Amino acid sequence: MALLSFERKYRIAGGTLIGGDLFDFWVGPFYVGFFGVTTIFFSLLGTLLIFWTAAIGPSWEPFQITVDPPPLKYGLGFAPLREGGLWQLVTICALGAFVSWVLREIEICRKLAIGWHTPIAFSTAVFAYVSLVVIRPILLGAWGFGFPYGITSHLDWVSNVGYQFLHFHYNPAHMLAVTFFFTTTMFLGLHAGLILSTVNPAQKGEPVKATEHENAYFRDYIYYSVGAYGLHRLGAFFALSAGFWSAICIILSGPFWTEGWPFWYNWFLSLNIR
Ligand code: BCL
Ligand code: BCL
Ligand code: BPH
Ligand code: UQ8
Repeated sequence: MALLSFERKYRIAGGTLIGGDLFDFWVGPFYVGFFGVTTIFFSLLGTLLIFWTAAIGPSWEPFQITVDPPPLKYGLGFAPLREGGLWQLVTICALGAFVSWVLREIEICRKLAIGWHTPIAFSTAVFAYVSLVVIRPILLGAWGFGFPYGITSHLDWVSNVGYQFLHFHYNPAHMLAVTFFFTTTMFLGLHAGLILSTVNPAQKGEPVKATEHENAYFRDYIYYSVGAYGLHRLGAFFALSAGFWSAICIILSGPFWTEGWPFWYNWFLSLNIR
């Protein structure tokens, strides 16, 4: 890849969070850094453990491979490797890899002297994962409440847990999360359309247009334009809210609400509005 005009200036030592200039260099396009090394370490180890589980399991068929969490009887203790211990090790590797990835993103931000918005956004996804395999299992008292690491098996888990609450759609935090996911996608649809339409005008030979046309377009048909910068701030808010309310909806299910979600609405009946 061609060297950018400012690349010589920022591709220098410094800005690391830990270890001074240890691993503070690039390999081809990749910035390595201390957390690049920890990312590679945890990713390789975790992936190898998944392959080991497949090797001692019944099948190499990709959709069938699964690393199952321990039975509930092991509570919050360590389980034997073949009975969920491998799941516990893979979980530790996954947490190590995701946290390393966040910290590596932060180091790259510091070198470029840009904001930490991307690592903060990714942290919301990591929070959602942590809510599924750390926070909720601890609150419920057993690692066995985590989800299994398999293409088909993790879908079975979602469906089973959903039906344990009779009708998961009635979970109000799930409603918020779903709404934020749909809104985020609608925004990217509008935004992508708007940007492509100004860069590729309908008439050949017209110059590429920008901000004024974008604003005018939205003012003309829905009265208001939030503006290019505002749109990205809203987008970040909706995308992060989607991840955040997902985490909340699953932490609520079990630790804080044990009945079917339809029964949550009984408070409404007790208002006695007729
Ligand atoms: Mg899931 C589907 C991964 C948590 C509900 N899920 C998928 C598939 C993919 C996956 C196999 C497409 C996802 C996608 O495009 O995302 N899920 C996955 C991972 C986690 C996870 C890695 C995780 O937390 C570490 N899923 C969960 C939790 C549920 C859940 C438990 C709520 C979020 N998931 C569902 C449902 C569906 C999926 C419902 C589907 O219908 C869909 C599917 O088809 O399943 C068969 C968007 C991200 C990207 C486009 C970036 C690229 C991501 C790539 C594709 C991930 C590959 C994962 C790989 C096979 C895992 C092994 C890693 C290696 C060992 C290194
Ligand atoms: Mg639901 C959850 C939507 C029907 C039961 N459901 C969710 C939420 C989302 C959603 C709001 C999952 C997103 C998420 O957490 O992302 N559900 C949704 C929709 C419908 C729906 C839109 C619908 O009907 C139209 N759900 C139902 C039905 C129930 C049901 C009614 C089943 C019968 N639903 C559940 C249960 C759960 C959800 C149970 C959840 O647990 C889940 C939730 O909220 O989980 C928190 C968050 C993202 C992640 C967890 C991914 C994290 C990724 C990590 C950090 C990085 C992975 C890296 C990867 C390994 C790298 C791969 C290698 C590279 C490619 C090289
Ligand atoms: O680098 C990135 O993007 C290119 C980061 C990333 C992000 C970012 C990044 O900066 C942001 C802002 C988000 N994701 C945001 C979000 C949304 C919430 C705000 C949310 C909807 C979401 N991400 C979801 C998801 C999902 C879903 C819905 O399932 C997936 C699969 C991802 N995000 C995936 C990713 C990666 C492409 C990337 C990223 N989101 C993070 C890459 C990373 O962490 O790399 C280091 C780790 C490895 C290379 C591999 C680790 C291997 C493990 C040790 C073993 C595997 C364990 C695993 C638990 C097995 C699961 C099996 C499955 C079949 C269930
Ligand atoms: C074994 C090995 C890999 C060794 C390398 C050597 C070494 C030792 C390196 C150490 C450093 C290190 C830790 C490297 C890690 C290398 C690995 C393992 C990387 C994995 C990368 C990864 C997670 C890939 C996933 C890719 C994927 C499926 C992404 C899905 C998201 C999508 C759809 C992205 C496509 C679009 C894209 C590129 C967007 C980015 C972008 C945005 C968001 C933007 O706003 C914008 O501005 C307008 C852009 O333009 C500037 C964008 O490009």
